[in-house]
Amino acid sequence: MLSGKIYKGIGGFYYVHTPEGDFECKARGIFRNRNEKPLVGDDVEIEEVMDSEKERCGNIVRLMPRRNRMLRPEVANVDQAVMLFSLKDPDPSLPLLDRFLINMDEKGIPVVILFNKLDLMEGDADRMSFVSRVLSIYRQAGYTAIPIHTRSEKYVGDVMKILEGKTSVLSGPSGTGKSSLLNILCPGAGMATGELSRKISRGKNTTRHSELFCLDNDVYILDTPGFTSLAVSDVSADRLMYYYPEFEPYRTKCRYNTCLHIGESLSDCAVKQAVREGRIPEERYRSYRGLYLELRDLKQY
Ligand SMILES: Nc1nc2c(ncn2[C@@H]2O[C@H](COP(=O)(O)OP(=O)(O)OP(=O)(O)O)[C@@H](O)[C@H]2O)c(=O)[nH]1
Ligand SMILES: [Mg+2]
Ligand SMILES: [Zn+2]
Repeated sequence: MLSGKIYKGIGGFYYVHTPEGDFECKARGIFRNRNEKPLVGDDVEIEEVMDSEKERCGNIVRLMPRRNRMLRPEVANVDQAVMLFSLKDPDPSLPLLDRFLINMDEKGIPVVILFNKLDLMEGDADRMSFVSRVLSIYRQAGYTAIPIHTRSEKYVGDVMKILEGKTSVLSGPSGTGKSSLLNILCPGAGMATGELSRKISRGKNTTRHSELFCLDNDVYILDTPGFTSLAVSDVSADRLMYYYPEFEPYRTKCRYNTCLHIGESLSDCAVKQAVREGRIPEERYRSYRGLYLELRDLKQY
């Protein structure tokens, strides 16, 4: 019996990383009968199968209890999400970032935000002031937010510090550089990146499967396909404000304790006043307002 971690699942096979190397495994029937499906990220016990044709294959005989699981991508035992947005090409959509943060907060999964492609901003004063702006917005909201680029090894140390001892999911829109980052963190990964795919004219969404890479003892990172939109489905409109931590010092000071910070007058709503005075970033308030109206309308149907 060997203990390991599933790092990839394709076509009914599970690839398991163990101290004795990687094994190609099948899940024994017992899981199917119990309607259990092994997931990438699962800690498992496997039994080696002696097969003259193939080396290093086995059966998954036991699934260890999961700490948590994420849907989209489907993965188990996640310690944190590393959200990779690019500062340019593609331009960051902050409302999309906020939706992601809300979903992770709702699941109790901590997020670190990396803003990639800093090289495209350096040397241009306007672009660099945009960089400072987005960093300060998300730091004020309590997140670790770090600007990086993947054009050199310069930021590898900083990123490794964030990943240390954890299983992280690398998420973000398509084309922000997730696979490029993985390739500099793990030179053996050989993940296809945008440039390659353009040649074979596949366009966007270069990465199709989620794959977990072991960077070091106890350091795992999952490369995932990029997303273009995200639904917020498990949060109700009237609870949305709790997912914007920087509103907190103000929302308790609104005239009515039922204040939703939407249609109330400026003189009654301390959140709106704080936005007016620049103490709450306008971008975040606009994202709150947009999503609030969307969630409220959803409820009516
Ligand atoms: N200028 C610049 N370009 C970058 C950087 N990182 C990645 N790129 C480029 O951005 C494009 C997309 O990179 P990928 O790594 O494929 O992006 P991805 O997030 O994996 O995309 P999907 O797999 O489609 O989700 C490629 O052309 C990369 O070379 C960076 O730091 N600076
Ligand atoms: Mg990719
Ligand atoms: Zn208010």
